[in-house]
Amino acid sequence: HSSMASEKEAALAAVPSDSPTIFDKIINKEIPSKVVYEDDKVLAFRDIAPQAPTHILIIPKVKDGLTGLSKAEERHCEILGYLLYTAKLIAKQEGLEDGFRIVINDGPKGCQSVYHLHIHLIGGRQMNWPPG
Ligand code: D5M
Repeated sequence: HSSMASEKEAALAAVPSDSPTIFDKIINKEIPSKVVYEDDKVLAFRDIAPQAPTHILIIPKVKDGLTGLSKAEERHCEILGYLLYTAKLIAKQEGLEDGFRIVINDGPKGCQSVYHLHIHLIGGRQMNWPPG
């Protein structure tokens, strides 16, 4: 996870499935993470391979089949909205008044490497467009 190339390699090597992921261990505090926000529904922690001064992952504590956004069903609408609202709260908490970016990678072509839905909150530098 030390370069963008290896992130892509990790994504292409990842097998999409509904099996438990490393994020379950983070939720259960079996492996350490730098938590920036937590409540009964969501957990937010710093990405281990930050792509900007602020790079936080926001995840639902209960996956409920939500391996990625492409697996979303109508029952997930509430948690999806809540995750985005939490991203806004954390952006403010991180002092990102001048802007930030939200990313959801989906599937191999979207460079998803962990199959537990997560929102990337990235900021603290000027973003570019189009993304890579
Ligand atoms: O993003 C998956 C992200 O998860 C990627 O940016 C690295 C991050 N990651 C992986 N393991 C950890 C741990 N243990 N702590 C914090 N962050 C982690 P994707 O959108 O699936 O490519």
